[in-house]
Amino acid sequence: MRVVYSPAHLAHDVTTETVMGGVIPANEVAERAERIRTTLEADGGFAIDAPTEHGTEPILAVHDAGLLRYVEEAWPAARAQSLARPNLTADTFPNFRMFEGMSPEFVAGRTETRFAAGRAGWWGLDTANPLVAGTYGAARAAVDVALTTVDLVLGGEPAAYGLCRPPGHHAARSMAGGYCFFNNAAIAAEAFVRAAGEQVAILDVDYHHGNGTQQIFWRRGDVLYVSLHADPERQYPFFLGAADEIGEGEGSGANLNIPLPAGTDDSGYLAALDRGLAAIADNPGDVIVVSLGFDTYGHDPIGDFALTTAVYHECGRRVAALGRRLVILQEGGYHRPSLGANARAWLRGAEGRPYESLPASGFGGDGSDR
Ligand code: OKP
Ligand code: ZN
Repeated sequence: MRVVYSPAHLAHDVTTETVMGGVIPANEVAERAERIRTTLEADGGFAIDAPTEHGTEPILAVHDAGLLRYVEEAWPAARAQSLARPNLTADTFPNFRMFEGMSPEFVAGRTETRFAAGRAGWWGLDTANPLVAGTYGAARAAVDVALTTVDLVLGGEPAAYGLCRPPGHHAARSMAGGYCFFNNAAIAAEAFVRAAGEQVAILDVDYHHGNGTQQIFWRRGDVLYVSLHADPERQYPFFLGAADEIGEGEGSGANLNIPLPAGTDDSGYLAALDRGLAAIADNPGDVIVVSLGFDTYGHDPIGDFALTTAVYHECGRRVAALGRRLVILQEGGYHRPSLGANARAWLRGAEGRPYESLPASGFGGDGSDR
């Protein structure tokens, strides 16, 4: 399978994050993508290409120009304001209830401030999208990775994999969030719709609900969004992802959320996946954009599902069995030792190659996951 990868992600490097007031080592780190890349290289069945430059137009087809400007300019601007901090993270956000009782016209007139910390709050969902010097380059490269993966599939590949980092599915039209800056999968889906003039389905199998992708296509009937994820009742992003969110207007019925309980195991997950795939099979279109996360893995530090490496092979096989072409894009997954084995298993399944588990030593994942 063809794989698209850029080393630009290495420069988006943050060492800590905060969880409920505590400072912990960052989960979304460069090692994640490097583990996947080196395991796929060692497999021998994957050909790794660099992305080609696609410019900002496909980003602006999905995102507000202000978000793009923020991600590009805010770190240098913060430096110019002499803010000596390790990264730019907001701590004040415009919770919509700040404006309770004020007219929609008045609220619509609120804008970002020029001060870095206020600006970060304006464009962010939470504290998990810190800007450093390399963030903009990395986020732009992740989009180019996604768009180059689309090019491969438009060019006739039955499936291709974009090793995107940073991930994208929490980024909404006008908002970064949850380690995400630009929504790689949404940008890819929109680029595909425009290039092919066909409907497309997005299958999001990251552990978390892709609130950004749902928001972007909420009123769109030509992009079906199907997501399997931890019930937002107990898990990030908390305020979207419930089963009764089906889209509105032209998009009514084109959003399917499948929230799952803690402890979801291989068989429970496969049953939910079959439900999602049946919805996709009911819809026209020849391409699926897969938002692929491995934070569903049993040992993931921020998830609570119980999937094994072997089931990722079966998941890839079942998704490919629909007979549609696949634009597979990396989202989350934070148990670093298993990431390579899990990605390899999924992609080999999607390609119709046998699982052939790796020895537990060196790679993690197989053999060590029970
Ligand atoms: C991204 B993806 C704050 C904790 C908030 C954010 C989780 C983002 C997951 N540091 N957690 O869907 O894997
Ligand atoms: Zn996730």
